[in-house]
Amino acid sequence: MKWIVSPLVFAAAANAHAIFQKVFVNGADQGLLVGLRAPSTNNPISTVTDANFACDTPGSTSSTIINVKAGDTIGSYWQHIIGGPQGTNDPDNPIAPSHKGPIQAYLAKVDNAATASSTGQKWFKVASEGLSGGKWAVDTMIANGGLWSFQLPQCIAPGNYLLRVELLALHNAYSQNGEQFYMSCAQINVTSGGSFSPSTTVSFPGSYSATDPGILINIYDSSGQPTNGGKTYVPPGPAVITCDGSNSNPTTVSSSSSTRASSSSSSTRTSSTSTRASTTSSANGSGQTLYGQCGGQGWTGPTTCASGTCKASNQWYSQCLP
Ligand SMILES: *[C@@H]1O[C@H](CO)[C@@H](O)[C@H](O)[C@H]1NC(C)=O
Ligand SMILES: *[C@@H]1O[C@H](CO)[C@@H](O)[C@H](O)[C@H]1NC(C)=O
Ligand SMILES: [Cu+2]
Repeated sequence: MKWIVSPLVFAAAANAHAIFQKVFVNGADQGLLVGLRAPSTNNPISTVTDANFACDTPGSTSSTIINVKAGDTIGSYWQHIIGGPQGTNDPDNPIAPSHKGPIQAYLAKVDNAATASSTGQKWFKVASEGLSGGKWAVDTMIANGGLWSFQLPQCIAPGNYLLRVELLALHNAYSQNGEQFYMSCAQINVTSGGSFSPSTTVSFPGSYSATDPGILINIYDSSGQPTNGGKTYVPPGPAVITCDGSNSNPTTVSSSSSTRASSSSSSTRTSSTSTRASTTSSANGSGQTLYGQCGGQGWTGPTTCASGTCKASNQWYSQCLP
């Protein structure tokens, strides 16, 4: 066999994805799949017109609605598969470090968050982290053991909402439909807040285009680093709402509650972004683990495989495959 073609590449890549599977409120873990509509597999959506683009392919659904207050810190907790890492020393938990990209949060007002349809809702953006100082939102999430947090704007009006948190992995986004979207929707009840009513909303599917410059993009510079060439990266979708000129424009919170989210497998990824790429090798020091990255332009980590053999998926990414 000369080249690994699609089926095996996809099968292997399926082991490098992630699922938003827990909600944290001011650092408090709400429980696995509690208050969530989450997909049952970690396969990405790579078509922005997918009928399930709002809350992903239906998997688990919860009857719980999570009470929050405007201004609370909301955490989306991501892991490789439902329940956590895939096996011991999973180098791709919470997600493969190659999966650089933005994470964004949207709300849609609904009458009843437990029963509202996932489709046909009117969404507005409440948080967005893209690329800052060479660090992608996905890097932030990995550094926090899988937790990506933001502050719910103070002006959000009380009531039920679907909260959609979307992770966009751009490592293969240089060709159309190479991007990988991951999302789940949380069911929340805002029990106190302001009176914000969005003047414009967007629909999912509908808001994004496959050729959106934040979606169809080569994030690698000439030396293969995922820096977007030092250029500003603008995530897809509308601007984050502002609370009438107040100072409560939401910003992402680099979580102080990351220790709560740390899992046994995250101990090797607490180093800084610049060195984290090389910490994905096994503790054995004898090469990359199965399905881990072992090469690609700009890769400075291990180039041998402790298990499997190193095969190129593309110019930027080689993987240890069985
Ligand atoms: C939402 O919170 C309000 C205020 O606490 C409460 O009266 C209402 O019953 C809650 N609704 C749901 C659906 O949980
Ligand atoms: C690490 O070494 C142990 C003992 O030699 C071996 O059983 C295990 O498969 C190795 N793990 C990896 C990821 O190479
Ligand atoms: Cu993936």
